[in-house]
Amino acid sequence: MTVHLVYFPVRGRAQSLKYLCKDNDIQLEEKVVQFGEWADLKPKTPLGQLPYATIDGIDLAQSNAILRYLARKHGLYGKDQNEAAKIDMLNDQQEDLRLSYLQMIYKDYEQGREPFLQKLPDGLKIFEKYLSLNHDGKGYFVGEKASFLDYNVFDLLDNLLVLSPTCLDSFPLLKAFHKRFADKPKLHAYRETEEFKKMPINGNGKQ
Ligand code: 0HH
Repeated sequence: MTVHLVYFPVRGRAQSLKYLCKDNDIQLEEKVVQFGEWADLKPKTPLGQLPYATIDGIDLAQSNAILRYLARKHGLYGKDQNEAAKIDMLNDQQEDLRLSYLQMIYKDYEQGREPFLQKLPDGLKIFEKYLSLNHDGKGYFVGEKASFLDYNVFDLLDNLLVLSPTCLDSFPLLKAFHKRFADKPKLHAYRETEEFKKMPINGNGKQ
């Protein structure tokens, strides 16, 4: 199976998907769309937005739908319905925090950065708590193995640490989780590449 991913030249909404593919040996082919090419391409995409991916002959948009499709196929969605439900719950929670981060970055960086950072511990403490409930926080968010949720949270924490390098200092389990994922051999090797390092996090230069 090859994932044909189409996205802008930013980490943005595609980065968790790239981590999941790299870490699980899922073949990934990327088409990078420059801003000037977008107007022509937009009407030809499934939902008029990027990322979209063609997998097994299906054109799929919405980053979380793409992640879920891959997670179902590759055993990254918990061991049963109970675990899958918890993964969904926490992934939606992750999505809420990601959206508030993106709104601040794209719409209100100058005025909104400080208020966002003030409120951030309220958002993070939920993830610290759920991590602590699963094997004392020493593994993954749900169950015995990684799920798509873990890659999403890793990417979000990674972006938040760029915004504020101290933001996890009061959350030892999240800090250790972030380090565990960054140290995973395949993710570490990928994050050392120029391809990764040169890619900005967001499309407006803010981070
Ligand atoms: N809920 C969707 C998802 O998770 C949201 C997708 C989305 O917002 O997939 N897509 C945006 C791009 S992500 C989109 O398609 C933000 C990155 C913007 C970087 C732009 C840099 C361009 C530099 C060449 N936006 C375009 C549009 O809506 O027309």
